[in-house]
Amino acid sequence: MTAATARAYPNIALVKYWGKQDAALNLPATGSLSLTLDVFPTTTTVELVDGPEDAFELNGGVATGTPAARVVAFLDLVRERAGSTARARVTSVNAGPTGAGLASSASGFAALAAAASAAYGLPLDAPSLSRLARRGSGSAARSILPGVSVWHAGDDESSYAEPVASPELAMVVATVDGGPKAVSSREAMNRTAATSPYYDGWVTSTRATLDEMVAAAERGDYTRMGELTELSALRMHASIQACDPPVRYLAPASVALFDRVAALRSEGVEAYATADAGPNVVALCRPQDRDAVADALRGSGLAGEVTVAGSGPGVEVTDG
Ligand code: 2P0
Repeated sequence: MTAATARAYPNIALVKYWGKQDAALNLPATGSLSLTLDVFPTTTTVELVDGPEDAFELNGGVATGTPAARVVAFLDLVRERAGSTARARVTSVNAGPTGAGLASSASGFAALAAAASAAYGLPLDAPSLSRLARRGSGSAARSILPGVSVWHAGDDESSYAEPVASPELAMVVATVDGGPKAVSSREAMNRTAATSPYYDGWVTSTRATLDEMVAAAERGDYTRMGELTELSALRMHASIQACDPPVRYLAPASVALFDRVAALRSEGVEAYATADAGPNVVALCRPQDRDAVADALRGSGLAGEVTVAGSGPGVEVTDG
């Protein structure tokens, strides 16, 4: 039976994706821009089997519930496109320490899209993989690409990620002990669109932020990229906090880490903070400053684990 293995890395958005224009096709309300990292890849094998149902094993254990249902729904989409009825055994492993605070659904669905496409005989070019990965999880569209990429809003055909010219970037991930997420990002995203009075302002302003970010990246303007990174994160969190009922992902230590990063700037180390749907904080910096930033965040006493990352590769089929 056919089998294929693929590896993909997580990404962190500088211009955030938050809100959908079409939930069934997983089309975003706006474009977004991110850096694919070089730490904590997901490696996934898809093996076509004779059995009556799909099986999904994650980090050595049998997965059930929502994670398993999302994988089966994704395989159904792949089978429909490939004209196949074959079931699959999916084995997925996330490298690195569990709970490191790096988006695993992005690397997970990017690796699954590539491994499943190779196993079922679907196209393996980057736009096709990015469009497919998007259906599993929006941010996975960007983990198909190496380094800095922009994921376009658009229709089913045109909504995929493409490379963007950019200065070299690094990131320092600082975990904050905040316990498990009370509200999933998918639910909070839908709630923001449905109930936040700031959602329309978020969508309108993000279109402008993305245009400005792409222009700054292309002209090598690291400072403006950093400023826009903080702006996008804080505007996203402001619109999330205005949901009914409210959702607040940032913990006191998260806010203190934003302040610590701002203090670093006044000390001459040009770093900028961002945060996703949780309390962890990621500092963007120039590659030569990454160790100084990591030392400062470790020394702050505000973070649990501190991980340094650089620009990482795109998804790769490693076997099959
Ligand atoms: C991002 N996040 O741009 C934003 C910033 C979290 C905060 O994309 O519903 O798992 O699967 O498309 O991609 C997390 O949401 O959502 C996310 P779905 P996803 O990285």
